[in-house]
Amino acid sequence: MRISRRAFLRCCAAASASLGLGPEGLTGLAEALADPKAPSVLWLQGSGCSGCTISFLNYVAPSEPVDAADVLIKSANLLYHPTLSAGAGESVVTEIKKAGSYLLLIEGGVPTAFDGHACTPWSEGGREVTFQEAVRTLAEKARQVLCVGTCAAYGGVSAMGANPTAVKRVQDITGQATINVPGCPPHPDWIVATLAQLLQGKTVSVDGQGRPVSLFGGRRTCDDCPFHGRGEARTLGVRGQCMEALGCWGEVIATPCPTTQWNNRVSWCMAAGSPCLGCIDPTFPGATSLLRSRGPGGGRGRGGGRGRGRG
Ligand code: FSX
Repeated sequence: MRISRRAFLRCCAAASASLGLGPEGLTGLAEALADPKAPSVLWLQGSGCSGCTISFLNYVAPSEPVDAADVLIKSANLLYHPTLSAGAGESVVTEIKKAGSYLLLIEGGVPTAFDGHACTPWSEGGREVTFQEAVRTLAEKARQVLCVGTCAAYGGVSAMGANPTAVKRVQDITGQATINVPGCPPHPDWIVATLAQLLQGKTVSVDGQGRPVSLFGGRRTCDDCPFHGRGEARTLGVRGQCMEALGCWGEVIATPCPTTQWNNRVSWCMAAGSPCLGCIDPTFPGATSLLRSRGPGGGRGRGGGRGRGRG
C-alpha cells in the first residue's frame, strides 16, 4: 500500500489541529515534499528504552496513513530508522553517507564512557562506530537536529543516578542547539507536527529549553485538566480528583496532554490516577523524586530535587 502525499497531509492536519497549530501550519508542505531537494529523514537510536519509537508507532488514524510507519517510510522519504528499516550494517552506512540534505532525528541519550563503546550503532570496515561518533559526524551535515524524547533532549532516565555510561544529551555532543520534542516518551502528534514544520523548511520557534513554543508554550497543564479543583487525591491511583497534593507537575509546566490525551485519545496520566511527573522538564526524572520525598500532601514547592547534573 502506497500512501499519497494528500493522505500524509491529512495526517499532519489532524495532528496540527489537535495541537492548535491551525491549517496555516501546513501551508506549503505539499510543495515542500514534492521538491526533489526535500530533506530525507534519518532517525538514530541511542541510550533509551525505545519507548519514543514505540510511542511514535502508536500513531493510529481511521484513514490513511493509518500509522506512523506509513508516514515515515512512504511519505517522508525515510533514509534510515533502526527499528523500521529493513537494511542494516554496512549497506545502510553506505546509503547514509550518500545522503544529501537530511533531517537528523535522534532518540536516546549519548553514552560517553568507555570512549563511547557502550553504544555502537554500526561498524565500518570492521571498526565499531560509536553512537557518540555517529551523532557528531551526522549532525554536522544535517539540515536540522531534532531530539525525540527527553533522553536525547536532556539526558532523561538514561542519565539519572550513577549513570555508569556517562550519558549526555545530544547538544553536549554536537555543541549546537537542538530542537527538542521532550516527553518520556513524547506524544506521536508532537513528533509529527514538528517534523511537518521542518519538512517545510520552516523555522520552529522554541523556548529556552529548545522546545517548540507551539506545543509547550501554552497554558499550564493544570489549566485544562478536568480534575483541577475537584477534590484532593491523597494516594496514587485515585481517579477523578486533583493530584496537586501528590506533587503533580501540572501547575508548573505546559503540555497539550489534557487536550491531545494519549493512546489514540483513550486516556492520559491524570485520568489514569497518576500525577503529572513532568517528563518534558529538563530535570526529569529527578523531579519525580519529589513524590517520594514529600509523600502525600507534602507541599507544593518546586525547589528540592532539581538541578541534576548533566555531565
Ligand atoms: Fe528515553 Fe526513548 Fe523515555 Fe524511553 O528511547 S525519553 S527512556 S520513554 O524511549 O529515550
